Amino acid sequence: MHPRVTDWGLAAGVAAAGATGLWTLATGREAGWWVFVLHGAAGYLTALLLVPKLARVARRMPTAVHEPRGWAGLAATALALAVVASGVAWAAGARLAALGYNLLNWHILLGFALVAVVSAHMLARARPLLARHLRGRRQALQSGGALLGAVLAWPLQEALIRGLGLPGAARRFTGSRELASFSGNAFPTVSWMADRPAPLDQAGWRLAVRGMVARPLALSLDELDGAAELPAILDCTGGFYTEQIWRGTSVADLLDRAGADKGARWVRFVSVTGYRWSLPLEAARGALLATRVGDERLSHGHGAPARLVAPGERGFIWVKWLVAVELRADPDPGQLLAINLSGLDGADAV
Ligand code: HEM
Ligand SMILES: Nc1nc2c(c(=O)[nH]1)N[C@H]1C(S)=C(S)[C@@H](COP(=O)(O)O)O[C@H]1N2
Ligand SMILES: [Mo]
Repeated sequence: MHPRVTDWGLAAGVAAAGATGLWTLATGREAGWWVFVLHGAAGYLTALLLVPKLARVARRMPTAVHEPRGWAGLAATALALAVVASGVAWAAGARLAALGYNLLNWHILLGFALVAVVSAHMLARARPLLARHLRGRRQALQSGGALLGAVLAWPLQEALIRGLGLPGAARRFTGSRELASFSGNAFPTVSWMADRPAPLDQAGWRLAVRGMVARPLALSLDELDGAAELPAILDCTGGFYTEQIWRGTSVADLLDRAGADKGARWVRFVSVTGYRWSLPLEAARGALLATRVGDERLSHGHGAPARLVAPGERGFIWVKWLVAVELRADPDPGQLLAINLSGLDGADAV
């Protein structure tokens, strides 16, 4: 394979894997399974193209160690191998963890690092890919072969995982593994970044329903602790999922009581920590504010007094320690920043 074709192919593979990888984080409905398949194909394209790349640079490696530019190339190669290996090992069901992070956490972290290193490497060394580099039967066959291999690798991986009965066969289409379904508060508690508020005073707590509504509300825990039930899967991008029956008050019911204005299109769910997310009105109406999980009162770690249960959305959208539900005309452009920064000031921390 022409070196330029290999190098640009690798860049494209890493870019596609990085982009589809990011996309998987926001995909929680069964109908989005193909995003994960696309990610697998992009990842395997990267893996396959590493073969001609390594064959080409192998004899330069001993000297590369002595120059800084060589180090960048070596680091990119090592990272790419680690990212592919961790992705495939996680999918197969391996249970390795290091420094408190599981294989999927490492995969995502190193995946982003790889995108950064390859971008820097391309900026420093890339030379243009021209039509003549792609011309000829040999190039066409080899490029076509790499693409075909990438597309076939994921179904082959799945057939092997199932055929060999590996633990990965039981994972959800998101790659997440089941933990403590239908057993109350027993599933893990997680934060997206730094949120770790002190327990809220349940007697004095009020949930505000405000914004574009006819009748703003301030509800106590007793008023919110209703009989509405919703079975739903909490699926964390950290790699576990749990199915539970959640109980409380449906968001639709709440909005009907408050009376949404005509122009209201989005509902923003706000935590005591500043963590927040907004959903389109229709999706929000299908959600629940949970005060209970299974037969138990929601524990502090899981978001007491009340948390959002948003079926089909990834776990990070299920805002815990709610203090406000706000009707708005627009989504909240600051929410992506808010979930990454909330809790960092330590203001509410225990
Ligand atoms: C940029 C370089 C990356 C490469 C080369 C890569 C490659 C791979 C490969 C080969 C797999 C196993 C195949 C599969 O089951 O899909 C995989 C799995 C996975 N990757 Fe990546 N990945 C990269 C980045 C990322 C990023 C940035 C994320 C998330 C932000 C991510 C999320 C995932 C997830 C969730 C799985 C598990 C899917 C499953 O269990 O089926 N990856 N990756
Ligand atoms: N306020 C707040 N809500 C939050 C988070 C957070 O950090 N702060 N983490 C989210 C993430 S990433 C997940 S997966 C779920 C985890 O819920 P659990 O702790 O009940 O398992 O809560 C979500 N809600
Ligand atoms: Mo999460």
